Amino acid sequence: SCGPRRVLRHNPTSMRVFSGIQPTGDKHLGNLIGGFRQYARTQEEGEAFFCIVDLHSITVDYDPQDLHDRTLDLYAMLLATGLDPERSTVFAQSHVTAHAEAAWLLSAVTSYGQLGRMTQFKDKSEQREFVSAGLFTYPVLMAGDILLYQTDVVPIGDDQRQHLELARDVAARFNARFGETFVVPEAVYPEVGARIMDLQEPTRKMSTTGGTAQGTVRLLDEPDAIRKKFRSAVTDSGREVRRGDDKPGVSNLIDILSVATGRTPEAIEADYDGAGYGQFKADVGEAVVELVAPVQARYAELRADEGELLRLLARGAEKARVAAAPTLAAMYERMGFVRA
Ligand code: ATP
Ligand code: LTN
Repeated sequence: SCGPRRVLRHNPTSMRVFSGIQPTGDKHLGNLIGGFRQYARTQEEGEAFFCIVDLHSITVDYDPQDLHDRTLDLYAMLLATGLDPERSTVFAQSHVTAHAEAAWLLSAVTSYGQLGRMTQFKDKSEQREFVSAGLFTYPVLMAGDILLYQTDVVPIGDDQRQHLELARDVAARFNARFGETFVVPEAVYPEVGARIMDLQEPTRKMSTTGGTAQGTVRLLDEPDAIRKKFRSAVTDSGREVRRGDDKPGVSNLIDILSVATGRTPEAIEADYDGAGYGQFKADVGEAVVELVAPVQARYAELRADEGELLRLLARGAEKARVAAAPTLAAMYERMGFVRA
């Protein structure tokens, strides 16, 4: 075949993996379960790119010093949760100018109406007085992130479903209008834990930017804070430990325990048959403390050596620039720009 995979990649046979993570807000258990855990796994399956999407983080009100520090925090966290900077390309979006360029070029084939239907845009724009143009065009930048690398699979949590659909539409429209240029990417979601819910309000997703303080477990919370959050987690009426649409609180805790212990949700339901909520919640808290303890220890070590983090980030940027360049060049050419 002479599709984009063959022409615009150095190694056309391996699978390309790409995901992006925002350097805003403290990273939480939902990010670990729906995101980081999958990244570490998928990096073994192909040629993987993980991008700290700092350009996305300026679309809502933010503090420059905060963005700076959290970019390094997140890089250390990605390594602490299992990304290997030798094996994968881990980098900051703003270090590779192709991302900003691709976003502008792709805006020509992105539907204004579709952008307006993004639920994240609707939710976030409702919550604030000043709505930036970037909050609206955010998914175009995201489409560029993915398409620049001829990505086959995108490991993400359930909240990014609509954005991924848009990226696929943008790829297909560009290919139809200007010739086969992009691989149309597929999303992959974790089997259990694609949507971890807030422990206090289990009908909304766990989030440091939009959830409750007590219902959000931060990856850097002290063990006692974690235990306390689980002890006070909202459960549902009844006493049974089982999953169900009528039991969003308990279902969420079962998913969390399943991921933390590697046992199936069915086995957990059987274990706690007749046990009541008290012991169950205490056990989930303990399992999460154990899950994050090694991550916290590695993070502290990595974060202490800022010089090393910067050196590794520079290497990642170099590798990403090389990988993105052929696709960006093809975009310019096929769109009719003069290349002098
Ligand atoms: P937040 O809502 O806390 O601001 P986010 O979704 O904006 O988080 P990222 O840190 O970029 O920010 O997300 C990294 C990955 O974590 C994404 O793939 C996202 O889908 C996933 N993710 C975020 N929240 C959850 C959740 N509650 N459950 C499962 N996965 C999640
Ligand atoms: N929008 C995503 C972050 C993100 C992303 C990407 C994810 C930006 N670019 C490319 C996957 C692929 C979020 O808010 N979690």
